[in-house]
Amino acid sequence: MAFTPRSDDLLLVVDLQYDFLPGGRLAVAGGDEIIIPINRLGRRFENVVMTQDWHPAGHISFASSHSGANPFEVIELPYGPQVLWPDHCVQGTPGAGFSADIELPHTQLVIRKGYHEVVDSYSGFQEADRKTRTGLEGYLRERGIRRLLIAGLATDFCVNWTAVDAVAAGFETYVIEDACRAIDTGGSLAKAWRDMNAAGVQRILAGDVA
Ligand code: VGL
Ligand code: ZN
Repeated sequence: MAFTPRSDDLLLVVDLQYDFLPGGRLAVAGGDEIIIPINRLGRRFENVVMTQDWHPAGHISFASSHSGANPFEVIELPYGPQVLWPDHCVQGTPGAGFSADIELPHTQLVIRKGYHEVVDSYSGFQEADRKTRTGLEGYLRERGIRRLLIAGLATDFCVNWTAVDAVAAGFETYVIEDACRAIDTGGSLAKAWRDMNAAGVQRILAGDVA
């Protein structure tokens, strides 16, 4: 499928941060392989926004915040099931920083998320309570954006939730499949694609963007 970028398109780059890259605290296998393709894609888009996972120390999504719990266990929280993670993307730490290999100098906005201690936020649009908004939808609307292309980490968590919420917000939404990498815990990747397909998220490849 050939995709020709327009001025009402926006490339949304999700969580390309050191803690999600090889050597990081919640490393996603092959996460580093998508940086150069995303740099190349970025040059094709007038509009680029990045999300940044940005947790306070002691965040509720960290296994270390729950006595006796281990990373990748699932617990029940007031807003639903929560996968517990190794500590990651703690505000102001090097692991929360963007890879220095990213070359997207025309990025217009960075949306931080996950900064409330007792709620996680995979989605760039809203927190896991499904009520607290990040402001991204309002920004995109004010900018006249109609189509969103999403790339980054991780396919089965932040990319998935962001893409599903983007469709719900009325944007024509594409996930650039080969410009994402997954964590894949407990069948999460297969479930993510089921959820994205059911929501009407479209899948494209980086090579489709011409
Ligand atoms: C993410 C797990 C925890 C992601 C963020 O960026 O997909 N995954 N926090
Ligand atoms: Zn996180």
